[in-house]
Amino acid sequence: MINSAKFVKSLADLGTYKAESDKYACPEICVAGRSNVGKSSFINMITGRKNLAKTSSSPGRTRLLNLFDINDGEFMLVDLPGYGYAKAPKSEIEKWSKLTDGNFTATDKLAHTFALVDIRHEPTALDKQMIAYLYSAARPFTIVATKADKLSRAAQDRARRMIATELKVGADNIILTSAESKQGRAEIISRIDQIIATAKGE
Ligand SMILES: Nc1nc2c(ncn2[C@@H]2O[C@H](COP(=O)(O)OP(=O)(O)OP(=O)(O)O)[C@@H](O)[C@H]2O)c(=O)[nH]1
Ligand SMILES: [Mg+2]
Repeated sequence: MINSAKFVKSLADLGTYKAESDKYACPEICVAGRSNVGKSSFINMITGRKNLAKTSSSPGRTRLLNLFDINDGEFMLVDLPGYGYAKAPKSEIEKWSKLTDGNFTATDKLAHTFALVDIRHEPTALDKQMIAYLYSAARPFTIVATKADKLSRAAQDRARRMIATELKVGADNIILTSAESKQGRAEIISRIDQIIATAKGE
């Protein structure tokens, strides 16, 4: 359940992020995915706050790491900078994985990653790298297909199967969401409840 959400800080790099993260004992849940996939909109949708995270129709809006405190210290939501926007995708994903890897190893508070992909498109090479990376780091994650409102229900079902095949995960492990219609919100919230209960050892 999300009762309250507040913006904590924007952080430019890993060092400042670690320093900030060290101040809190609570688990962290990251929202990752390529630029413009809908990460900030997803955070607004699940927190029920229209303008908590800044969204933009031009890709690359969130260049910083943004931290949000949920339920007054119960857990932190981390809005990661999107990948796939800069011209040099390889160095960019390296930078990105370093950032997230640093998070995992530095604090080890990362309880879960929501890995966002656009329901309308085949996952990109960088999306696949992100999933491969989470696998190899043995980090729990959930695939979230965003912008479901753009497709009919039948097309959503086809897209779910296509994404599952491309990313080599079970179709049931993909949650379809829409920031417009709020589709998938209840499913995400109940997943978060499980994640936090597990992190607390309940
Ligand atoms: N129709 C529809 N549009 C969406 C949805 N989610 C996001 N958008 C639109 O997609 C664009 C990008 O959304 P953002 O939430 O800013 O995406 P982001 O992943 O945070 O982007 P960066 O910060 O640039 O990495 C905006 O124009 C949003 O309005 C959705 O569920 N449905
Ligand atoms: Mg954003």
